[in-house]
Amino acid sequence: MLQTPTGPPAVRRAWRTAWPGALAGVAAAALGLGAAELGAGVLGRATTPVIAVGEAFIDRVPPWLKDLAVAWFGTADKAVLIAAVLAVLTLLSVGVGMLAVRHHAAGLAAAAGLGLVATLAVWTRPDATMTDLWPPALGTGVSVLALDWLTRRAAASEPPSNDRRAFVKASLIGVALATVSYATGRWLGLRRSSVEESRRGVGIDTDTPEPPTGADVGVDGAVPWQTPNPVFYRIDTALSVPLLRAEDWRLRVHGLVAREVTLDFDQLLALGLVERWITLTCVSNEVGGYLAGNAVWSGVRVADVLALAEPQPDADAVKSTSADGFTVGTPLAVLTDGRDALFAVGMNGEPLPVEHGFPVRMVVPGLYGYVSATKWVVDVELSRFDAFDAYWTTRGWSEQAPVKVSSRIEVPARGARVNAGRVPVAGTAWAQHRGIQAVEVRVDGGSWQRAQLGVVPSADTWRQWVWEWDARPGEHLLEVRAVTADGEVQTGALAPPPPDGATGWHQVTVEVQ
Ligand SMILES: Nc1nc2c(c(=O)[nH]1)N[C@H]1C(S)=C(S)[C@@H](COP(=O)(O)O)O[C@H]1N2
Ligand SMILES: [Mo]
Repeated sequence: MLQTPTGPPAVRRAWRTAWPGALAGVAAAALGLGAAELGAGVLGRATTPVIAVGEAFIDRVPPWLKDLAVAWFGTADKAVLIAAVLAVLTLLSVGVGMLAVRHHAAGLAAAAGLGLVATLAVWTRPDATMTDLWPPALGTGVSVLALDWLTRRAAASEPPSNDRRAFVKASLIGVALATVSYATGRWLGLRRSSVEESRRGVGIDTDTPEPPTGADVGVDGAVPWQTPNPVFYRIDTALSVPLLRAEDWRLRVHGLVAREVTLDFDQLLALGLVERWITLTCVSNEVGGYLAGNAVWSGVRVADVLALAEPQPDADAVKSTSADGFTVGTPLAVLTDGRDALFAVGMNGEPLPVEHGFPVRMVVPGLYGYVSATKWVVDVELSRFDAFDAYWTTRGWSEQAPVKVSSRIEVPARGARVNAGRVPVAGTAWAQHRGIQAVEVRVDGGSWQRAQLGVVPSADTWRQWVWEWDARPGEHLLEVRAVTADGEVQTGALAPPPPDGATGWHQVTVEVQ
């Protein structure tokens, strides 16, 4: 394929090592790039490494050159930018590969350097998060390993073995694999953008609702009563999030019903939206843990949707299924007892974030997420608990799981050093749909002291509390327990999360000086 040029022997010798180096360099860079773009696609990141490098470059060119590029290429400027980044990367990786066949370590270091530049470009994007660093880091690792491996193959294929075919084949397979990864990553990225576009278009944005006055007790370091979407905990089995456009979404209601019903997004909204503050908790939350969040949800009442289908009298469960096949079993009685169980479409005044179930998810006050809060819900089957097993019930968790009363100390933090005197002790307590009547704190096993409680709009949210402690020097143990509105005092008996939620009092040791 590649002719050895005629000419002086030194030139011939240089060419013999140069072209395999160049090929190895390009194949390795392509593999790294493919891995990075695939990673970005799977993670659903809008900023892929190639675009980040291009944008970082654009930020550094003089404005007249930028204007010229827009004038020349118009709306194709992004495509041109990507092509330019790929062309420059190809040239650089030719050089890196040629270096690697002569000075192995220096070549690998150069490849790592290229990866580092891409990683820094991603990091300096204004909207970058830690997650955005994974794809370029992965790509860097892949390209260095691939270069190491391919240049060894190249060296082994030199005289006396002279077997170039195996090396060329390996490189071409690498390039093919890289192309497929790159294309898959881009495809996922484009689908993600199209879903984000659908999200912006559903028209359920409202002003971010304010928490009721007095919901926050105003202690520095306490968890805010309302959880902003970006920091709301996320738990699901989805490796790459289901990407559904609201326009394509359908909800099928079937099973033990008088009539099967299928709703599209507009038909769902036409049933009427309500806005409710509801605290969501994960059954895996440990005593004192942070797998809980409180938001205002906009949604349609589940009972209204079920009524259209008319459940048969022998149905006792609703089996809901997500677009990616995750299943949840919820007692029908809970969904129809008058509480605000919702098919939610909005979260804190904006359309549901994709990670939190766009376009539609369930939220049921009083039940742990795994038995109620199906994200990306597309199918609802009226059924009987003895007729199916939901995703987590086949894995050792209970079929039914109402939230257990819980409380935690957030301030002072565990192991904190505080000054003697008045110290606010504060935190959160919850028993969704039952409500919190009291929170009590004790020091070093002494008598329980009543805390002051924050304001809540209903029994469906968590409740902040604060207690003024007159702290004396020394090491002290703080403990908290809550009492539900219906009179249950939180048990001190320790239990781990499986099979239906942790119990026990949260304890914090602090040092007073
Ligand atoms: N489709 C789907 N929905 C799901 C899950 C899941 O894995 N897949 N996890 C559930 C669990 S265990 C919890 S605690 C909540 C978490 O919701 P969040 O990620 O919006 O906080 O979603 C529930 N809904
Ligand atoms: Mo969960």
